[in-house]
Amino acid sequence: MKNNATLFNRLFDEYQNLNPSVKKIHQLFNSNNETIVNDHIAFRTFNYSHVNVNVLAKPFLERGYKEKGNYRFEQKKLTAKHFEMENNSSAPKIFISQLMIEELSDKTKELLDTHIKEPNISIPTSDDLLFAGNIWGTPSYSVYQELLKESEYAAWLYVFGYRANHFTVLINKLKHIQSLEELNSFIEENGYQLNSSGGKIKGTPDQFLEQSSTLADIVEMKFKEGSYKVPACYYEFARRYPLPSGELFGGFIAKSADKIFESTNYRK
Ligand code: OOG
Ligand code: NI
Repeated sequence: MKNNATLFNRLFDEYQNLNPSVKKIHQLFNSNNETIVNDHIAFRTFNYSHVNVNVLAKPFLERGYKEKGNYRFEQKKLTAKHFEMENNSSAPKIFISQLMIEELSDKTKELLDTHIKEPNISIPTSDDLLFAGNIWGTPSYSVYQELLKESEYAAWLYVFGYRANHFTVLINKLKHIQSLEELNSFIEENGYQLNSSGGKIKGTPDQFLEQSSTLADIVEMKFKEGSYKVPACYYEFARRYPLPSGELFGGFIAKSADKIFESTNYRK
């Protein structure tokens, strides 16, 4: 079976190199001598059959992951699945969502068909697809703005392509911070903004999962028309609660996830 650590380290490196606040928050945890365990890593894609959730999941299935849950986000026109490593509860879960192309307006569908689903683009295989980024070349800022009108998710994917969208620190394993409230204060006191859509804390102990996330870093990206600042990736924090069986809840809460997606919404 293929090794996980190399894949995850490489994904994390690219993620922290693109997002300065991720790197700084990670360093803050390290300088506090914290134990950083990743609850999950998230990816985004389109439901085109050559790059859909099942295609992105392949590298994980090859490493012993199994499909555990699926989710639907009506308004955002997304579906998602999560995967867990069998017999290894300390391995990060994998959350992969996809944009349902056929549910979009004809105009947006046409933009994506023209700019992303180009038949002459060769699709990297398995592991490489997870790092492929934007394989359709330098994006156009006017197409980005058109996409934003209908789907923040489509616009984000058009610029950033295939990569880790976020890593998530599992609060349960931190030594010096117990609650998500404390974690949020720590993040804000250090000068980072949290996503407050639906409240800073999404979910409740009754739902066995509480989550919060930073607002995505605004980074300068190259477009055909020049360089523009756009939201890239964010850092997420999660606290899981034990089920009556004593085992920690391992799933995701669609209503919370719906708000977490908004961490990459366009802002100046
Ligand atoms: C995924 C948002 C949902 C969670 O943990 O519920 C999520 C995304 O932004 O791609 O990460
Ligand atoms: Ni997440």
